[in-house]
Amino acid sequence: MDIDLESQFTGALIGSAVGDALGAPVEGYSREKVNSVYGARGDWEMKSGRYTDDTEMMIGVAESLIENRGFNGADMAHKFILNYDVSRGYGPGSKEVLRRIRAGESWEAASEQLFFGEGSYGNGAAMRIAPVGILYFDNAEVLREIAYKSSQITHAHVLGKEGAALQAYSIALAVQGHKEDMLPRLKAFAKEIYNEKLNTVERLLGGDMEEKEIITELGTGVAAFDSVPTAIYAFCRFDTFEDAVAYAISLGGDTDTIGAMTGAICGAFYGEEAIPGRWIEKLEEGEKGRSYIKKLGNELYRIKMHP
Ligand code: F2R
Ligand code: MG
Ligand code: MG
Repeated sequence: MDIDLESQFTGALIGSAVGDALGAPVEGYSREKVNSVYGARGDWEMKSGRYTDDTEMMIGVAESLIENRGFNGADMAHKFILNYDVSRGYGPGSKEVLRRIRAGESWEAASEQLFFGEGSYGNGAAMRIAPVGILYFDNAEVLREIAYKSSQITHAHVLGKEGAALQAYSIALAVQGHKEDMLPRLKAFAKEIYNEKLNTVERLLGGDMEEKEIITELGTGVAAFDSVPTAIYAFCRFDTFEDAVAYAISLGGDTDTIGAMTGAICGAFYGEEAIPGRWIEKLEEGEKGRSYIKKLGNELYRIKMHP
């Protein structure tokens, strides 16, 4: 494929926001209930265009990487706090960590105390990782390091961090044009339970599986390991941004987040032009709306080209 790299950068960020906004009105719904809201897949209209915590935090990641020309943990945590709007629907763990950092705890330590000292394995670090995936797309080692560090702000559990690293690497491979051979490359990269999950993705892609089986085997939940592999599956199974993202959301569950993660991978692979215009136009505008998100993608591209 011959797609403009800048369009892949902006596509990853706008694709993530579009998937988030499309999935937001049905977050937590069953597959049947999503169907009753959106109807059968094909020509879905976006309902409201308002994005959620997934995009608000992704904006913070991008702003911080741009301003610091790389990772700065204290600044990224500060950006999360500056952007924080509780009405966007944050996970309980992330809310608590941001409260602790606001109260003076360090960005590295605050997340360690959560969930009885285990740290969070929620998908909140993976859902916001697109800027890391595009900026470090050509260096897997640095990508994993920055994915882990940016996750640490809210998600100290290794499965939360590794889920974010896997999502970032999927985006990186998409930028490089890898689709047919994405899974073997991801398997060589993945650690922990994610390797098993990727074997399941591979097996399920081998047949024309029903949605019910995908939900049971891969999951649609709020844990990183029940949602990142599902987004990878949706990207691998379909050939357009629209089909993959609508499919991911049609499964129900954590629809805004699985929609955002699928949208980020698809946007990175197909480029911004492949995202349905009617969805982009409906995505909220305003101070940090669609134009601003596109600008963040342009800036990250400029930094990549002129480090
Ligand atoms: N929070 C929501 N949606 C519900 C509210 C939406 C509603 N429309 C509203 O406006 O109020 N969505 C967002 O949260 C998810 C990301 O969550 P994050 O940031 O990972 O949070 P958290 O709390 O750290 O983890 C999520 C849950 O996972 C379980 N969990 C995590 N680690 C655990 C551990 N070590 N042991 C046991 N359980 C663990 C917990 O149930 C956590 O609460 C996204 O969907 C985003 O869209
Ligand atoms: Mg959300
Ligand atoms: Mg969600």
